[in-house]
Amino acid sequence: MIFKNIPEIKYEGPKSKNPLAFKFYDSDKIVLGKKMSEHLEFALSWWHTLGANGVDMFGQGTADKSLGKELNTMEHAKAKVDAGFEFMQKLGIKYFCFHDVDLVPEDADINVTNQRLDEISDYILEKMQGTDIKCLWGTANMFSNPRFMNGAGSTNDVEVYAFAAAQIKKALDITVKLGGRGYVFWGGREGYETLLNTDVKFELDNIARLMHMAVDYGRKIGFKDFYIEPKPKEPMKHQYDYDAATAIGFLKQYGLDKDFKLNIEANHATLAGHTFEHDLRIASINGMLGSIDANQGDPHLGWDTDEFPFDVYSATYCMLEVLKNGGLTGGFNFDAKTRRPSNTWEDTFEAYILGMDTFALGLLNAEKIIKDGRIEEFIKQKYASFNSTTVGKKVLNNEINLEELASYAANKKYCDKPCSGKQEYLESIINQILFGN
Ligand code: XLS
Ligand code: NI
Ligand code: NI
Repeated sequence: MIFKNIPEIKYEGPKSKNPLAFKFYDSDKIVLGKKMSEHLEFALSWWHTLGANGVDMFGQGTADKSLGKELNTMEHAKAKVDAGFEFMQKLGIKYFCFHDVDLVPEDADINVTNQRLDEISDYILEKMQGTDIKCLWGTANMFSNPRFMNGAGSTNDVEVYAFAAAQIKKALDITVKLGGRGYVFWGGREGYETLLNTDVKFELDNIARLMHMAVDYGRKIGFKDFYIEPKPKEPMKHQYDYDAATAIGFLKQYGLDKDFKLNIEANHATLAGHTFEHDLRIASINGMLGSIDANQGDPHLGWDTDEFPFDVYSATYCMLEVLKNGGLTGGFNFDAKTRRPSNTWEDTFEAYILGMDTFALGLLNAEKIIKDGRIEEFIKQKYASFNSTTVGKKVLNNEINLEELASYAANKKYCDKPCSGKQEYLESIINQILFGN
């Protein structure tokens, strides 16, 4: 056992003062006909949880994640597997997400790295036996290595492009081997700083070619769910997958929309100037809401702070979108890390408890809002003129043209009934539902 002082984390209810217990996440509780754990398929992020040590641009790491081993060795890679599984089991988390280089140290020779990936995935498979833990999604890190400084799919250099392809192929193989449900493309370096050195169309065409190759190969090895994770900026100034709408446009433009869904990250949506729920809605109405990177940003900081979610309003609006979407094919990956001074393993356990409790609250609140029905009814009534009048029905059925509508308006002479949006009243309904009992 690695985390000797951490017990199995249990549900103790909202009154509990035990820091190592769930207050709201009650895995077997039935919500809208399904267990909480079925609504909320949480995943551990290998990179933050088992890798990130608090290092930032101004200072060294503050957390010791060596697990008593020498960093960048296979012994350490295996210790991370042991720690990860114990961590997930103690929290009742059933999934994990990884980048290739989160699992093993990368060697200069890609063949050596690939051998290490074979070895570690054998080890993970062994660990998986006798547990109900599975891989949610895998991905290739095509942003850390200096070779990707000009991009991976968007690189200027065909050799770099080939190495990106090789990493994608191997990450797909490992994901399939671990029974993973999805594969995510996050284009950290797929973007640019200045048009003075960039052929945007060339880069976009090449990214799409690489994605088509990934899909073709994925289909050959029985792989199903591909995702793009939009992000507007950081590390690049302009990232091509700016937000949900942009990524959907790209996928449609290049004929990839049947093969991809989106993995929406809260902090990326807010960096794009949207609310989290906005990007979820845009993905959902396009049939492309597949998965969520659960975290939150800080309104006072302009970058991807990847905080564990504690904003209950945001989680509530998120869960309303997820329920309307009929759930997710992917799950909720905690792409989140503790703050730099929260530097112990206990802090990391408490962070997951916070995140899981926040989403449990979001789910419970969303259920209440749906059952209350006032918000949905208001929205329905707001557009009722299109369903309750002859002219409205004609518009919806595409049975009227511009001239006919113009003569309808001319006959009416006046248009004097704009309806109130009643935002403040609706917001007070939300507060009443959240805090009224
Ligand atoms: C970075 C991204 C990254 C992806 C996976 O901002 O969120 O962690 O989720 O590559
Ligand atoms: Ni992410
Ligand atoms: Ni992110």
